[in-house]
Amino acid sequence: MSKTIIVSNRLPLQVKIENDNLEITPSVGGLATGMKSVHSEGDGIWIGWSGLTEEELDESLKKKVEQEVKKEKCATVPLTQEDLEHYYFGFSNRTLWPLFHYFMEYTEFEKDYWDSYVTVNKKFAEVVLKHAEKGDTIWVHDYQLLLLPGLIRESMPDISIGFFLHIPFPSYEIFRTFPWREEVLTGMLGADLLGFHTYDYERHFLSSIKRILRLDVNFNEIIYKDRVVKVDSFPMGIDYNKFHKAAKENMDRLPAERSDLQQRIDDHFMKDKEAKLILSIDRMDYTKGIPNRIRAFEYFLNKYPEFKQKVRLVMLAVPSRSNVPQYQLLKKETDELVGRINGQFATVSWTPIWYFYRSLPFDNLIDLYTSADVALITPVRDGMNLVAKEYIATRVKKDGVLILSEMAGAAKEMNEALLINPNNFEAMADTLKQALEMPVKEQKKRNTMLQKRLRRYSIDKWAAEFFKALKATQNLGQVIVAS
Ligand code: GDG
Repeated sequence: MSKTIIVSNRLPLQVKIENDNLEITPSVGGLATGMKSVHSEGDGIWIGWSGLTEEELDESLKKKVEQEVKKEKCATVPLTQEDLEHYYFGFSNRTLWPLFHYFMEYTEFEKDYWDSYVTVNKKFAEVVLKHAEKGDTIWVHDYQLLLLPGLIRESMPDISIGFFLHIPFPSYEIFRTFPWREEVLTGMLGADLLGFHTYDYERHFLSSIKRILRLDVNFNEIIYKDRVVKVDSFPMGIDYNKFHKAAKENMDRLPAERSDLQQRIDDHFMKDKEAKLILSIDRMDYTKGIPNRIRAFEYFLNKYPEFKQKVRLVMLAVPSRSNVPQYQLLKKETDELVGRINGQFATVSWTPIWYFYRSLPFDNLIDLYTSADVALITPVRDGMNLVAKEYIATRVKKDGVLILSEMAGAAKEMNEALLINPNNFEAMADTLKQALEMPVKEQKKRNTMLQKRLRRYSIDKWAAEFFKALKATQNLGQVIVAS
């Protein structure tokens, strides 16, 4: 029987060694949820790195990891410490991530990183080929594995391969600067279907295909080596019901059952009915526009001093890639900005910014979402941004205002949000005022539309649509062979 193989850099599992014992817990992230139905079907398998390097595992632990992940229908790709440093922290996070997010000044073109990227993509291919059989379907995820479709195709010319990119695909003018542009494009063309979050990313990709590889593009189909490669956009959704249900439960909780965080928030915001909570949640990443947001908030407090004492920005920044220098600089800049603004504006009874540099458990995340009058999401570039969608899903009473950067893929489907240019402080400050003063009736009208769309196009629907389109490409291939 044919099966589906999902491949991503990391497995949807957390593997930890505790006193020589293995602890394996499934991750609850969006991708893991979305792929659940695809993964659980038949003999499906998920291939990826376990999170532990070869150096951290002796032979017996290695066997144990393999056995344990197998029970979860997973298989691991062995990576060494050096692979991790060069392929992951190097090429993936210091070359592709900044380049694809238009941060040219942060992009490092290092031949050693590239060589490691090729080697590790080959390691992934080796494990995939060990498990793949004729008739199987393979779905590869994200920018760490751009060469993998091509590598699999070399050994299995007839197998069905889909690829989805979770980050933006940059415009041709950016992509053309990339020294390994041909290799990456031809690697991606090993797939039968290439999926992007938005039509713009799809368009950028096709433009690079035409101008760099000089291939013919017919609407959204590329003819490559006697095969048809289809390109399409599939905006990723969220597990709407999970967030909506959790928010409902949260709001039904009796005061005594509420978390410490929620009680602290209630203490501050219940006393003063006019007080408003503005929320931001992101990984601490330079693409997320964190310093811009804080500066815009400072500008807002100066321009509209009547909001002093009345509003508080609650900012959750989750530590990420903290061994890459630009991330360390960003953390320093953020700490200083928060310190400066709190130092400048705070009074004995009011601190303008509550800043958490950590990750919080899911229930606390819901506490924050349900308490927020405004979500202020201001990335300078973002493939999609699921936080924007999660905030809307948790608006049980349909009130609340989403301010969202035009530079997030999510903005394309969330026109009822207040869309802003994250580089325009003045407009951001004015939009914040507009959000804080928006009549509840208008909030509800906007959120009703947004919720309807998000409920319909949830994460499982996203996976199903991609899968349906991938299956359909099998017929496309036959058309070409027949004609
Ligand atoms: C990449 C692309 C694209 C955050 N803090 C906590 C926490 N989270 C969860 C959120 C949300 C997820 O993390 C973040 O997703 P985003 O989409 O906002 O951002 P990236 O991590 O950059 O994701 C992005 C995405 O891939 C999917 O294709 O949308 O553009 O950059 O789900 O809820 N979860 C918990 N505690 C936290 O402190 N439990």
